[in-house]
Amino acid sequence: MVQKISLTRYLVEKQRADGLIPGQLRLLLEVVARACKGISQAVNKGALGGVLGTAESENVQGEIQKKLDIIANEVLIEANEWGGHLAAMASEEMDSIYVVPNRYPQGEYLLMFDPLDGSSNIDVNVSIGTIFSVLKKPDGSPGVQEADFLQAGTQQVAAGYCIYGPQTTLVLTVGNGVDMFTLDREQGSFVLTQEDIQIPADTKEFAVNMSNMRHWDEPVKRYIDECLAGKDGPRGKDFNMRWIASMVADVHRILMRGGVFMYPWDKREPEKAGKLRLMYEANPMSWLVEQAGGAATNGKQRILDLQPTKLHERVSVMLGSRNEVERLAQYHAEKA
Ligand code: P6P
Repeated sequence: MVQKISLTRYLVEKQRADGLIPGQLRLLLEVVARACKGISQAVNKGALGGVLGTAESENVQGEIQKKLDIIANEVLIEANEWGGHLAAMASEEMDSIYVVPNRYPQGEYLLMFDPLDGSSNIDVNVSIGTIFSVLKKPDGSPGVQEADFLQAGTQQVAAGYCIYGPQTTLVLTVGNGVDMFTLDREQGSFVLTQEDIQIPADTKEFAVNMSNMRHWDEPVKRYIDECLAGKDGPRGKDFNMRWIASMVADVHRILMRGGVFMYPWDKREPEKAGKLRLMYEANPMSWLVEQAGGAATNGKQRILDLQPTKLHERVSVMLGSRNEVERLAQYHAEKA
């Protein structure tokens, strides 16, 4: 019988093998995984838990919060604040950073998360997920402030997501490949189920919200038009389309079988760089995709190289199979 490797054993052995998971980071990752188990249980209850529907409040993005958005945010805050591994947290659901209260020891890590991404899917029973990103607090800065979080995606020390779908699956990188864990509900623990995930460099599948097509910039329109032209067009092959409207679910599919995901800038609100947030959606997902052999661009730059200026800033996102993302970047360069 194949031996089950638990997340705890995986983290200990990975630290032993390549030293990428110091004790405090291992504690952080185990606490986040445990919080995701709790969120999964709340999500799975659905109507039976009285957790569906809206919370009659708005988040910093001006979006109506779902009850589960708030529950998931609270679960992550409460699970992480006492452990001594964190200096502060930032969340899509909170205007400003959450500094670990003085009654607890402060650590050297900064944790950012979208506690429940894909909220529009919660009430219709479609997969949703938690996305998280870990940075180190800059040395020497007394206390902790929002500016400490404003580091490029290349500075991440860990990133991952937990998808609440037919299975509850945790996907993680600490900078040496991407590994996947499936929640074994009988044991109550995450078990290693796939190692060193690789995204195929080519694909025949794209993920974008086609209803925005008339608002896109030319290079994006050109790329999608060519995909739609199929085998008689310049690409010489037919393409399939998927759009789950949960970034976690769309990105997970791409990690499993390839594809390209796009939420590009569009001219509806030209002052906004895009819909998705850089710090706790685009950066963690871009690192995971790159660690799995894919690529991630905002059309002009590698997403991980972007220097953030605001905690909740948005970004145009195109990521997935490397050859498709490079083609998109090329089309943007030609336009420029
Ligand atoms: P639209 C979910 O609200 C989200 O932030 C991402 O998870 C998802 O990819 C996107 O927005 C869906 O946006 O405009 O298609 O509903």
